[in-house]
Amino acid sequence: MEYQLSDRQNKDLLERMLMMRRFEETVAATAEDHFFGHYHLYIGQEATGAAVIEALGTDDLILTTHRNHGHIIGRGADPGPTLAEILGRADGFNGGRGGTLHLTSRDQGFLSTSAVVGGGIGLAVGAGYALKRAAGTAISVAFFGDGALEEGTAYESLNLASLWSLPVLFVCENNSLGAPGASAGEYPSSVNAAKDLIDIPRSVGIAAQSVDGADAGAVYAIAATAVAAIRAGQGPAFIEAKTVRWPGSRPIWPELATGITNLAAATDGALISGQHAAWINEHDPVLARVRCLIEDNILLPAEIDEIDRRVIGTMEAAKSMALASPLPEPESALEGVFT
Ligand SMILES: Cc1ncc(C[n+]2csc(CCOP(=O)(O)OP(=O)(O)O)c2C)c(N)n1
Ligand SMILES: [Mg+2]
Repeated sequence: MEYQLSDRQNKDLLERMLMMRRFEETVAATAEDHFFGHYHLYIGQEATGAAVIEALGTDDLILTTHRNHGHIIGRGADPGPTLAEILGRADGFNGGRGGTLHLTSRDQGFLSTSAVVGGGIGLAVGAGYALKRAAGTAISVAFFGDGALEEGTAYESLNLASLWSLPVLFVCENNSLGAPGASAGEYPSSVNAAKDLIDIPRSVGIAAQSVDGADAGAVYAIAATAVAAIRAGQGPAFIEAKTVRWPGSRPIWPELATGITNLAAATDGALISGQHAAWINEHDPVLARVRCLIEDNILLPAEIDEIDRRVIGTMEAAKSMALASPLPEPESALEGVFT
């Protein structure tokens, strides 16, 4: 069965993608004056996160990584407390203690977020084990980068998930396409002896597929099929979503290299210029989605603009809320500490 998005889902999916994009643009704009730590933006990978989340149910559990903002926002977390958490403020949903790297929103099914590369993979397998014992239909999902497949825990986790036929969806966001890599002296790139990353899960009998991670419709079709198979008791599945790395994630410190997204550029290439025009034109998943919805007569430009304006308004309110929140009291530093 080929899964296709309904009209309702097409709108939801676009809104999720715009929430992710406008949130990250807000983070970048706010970070300049109010934030001092390192952080990672999800720009360029929205189609993957939004489409996988669209294929999930509300009871499913998610483990994510250092590049987590898009997953958290796409799953419906309130952008105000999310931004407050990133800024280390008291009204962040982890009291300002998790920050950007450990953003965890339990209400949205995020058990914990690990910035240890590969850390979430083992946790997702543990969650899958618990879900299997509970004998319901919920599944666990691990989002991780291509770099995580260099970690030992990934291999043990894939092996156990397969041996025990656990209800786990592994989503590898391979954003190394177009990154010159370690050989060019750049930091963010993976180095793996496997020629094809999906050979790794396949070697332990896990059904695995690669997909264009910038094509939301394609990711949704594969994710929905995988989720249905896992719920039917067929064991774990693995998706490799390939994207061309966003130029703003190439330097070690993120920067809005492609500017604030102009949705009108989806159908008017003349509006795109500058050093990164090729990425914007060919690889921006948000513009690609908008172009597809307009060309296929699924949504009118005016309907898309209306959603975008609403999302931008939500982000403005989130920013005001987050900036009005105080830093945690120094006396509270030991709250929530085990020993
Ligand atoms: C175990 C571990 N080693 C190294 C790091 C430092 N580190 C943070 S992000 C990163 C790159 C991870 O690449 P990938 O998983 O592909 O994610 P991407 O940043 O490309 O989305 C590294 C090495 C870390 N956080 N944890
Ligand atoms: Mg990567």
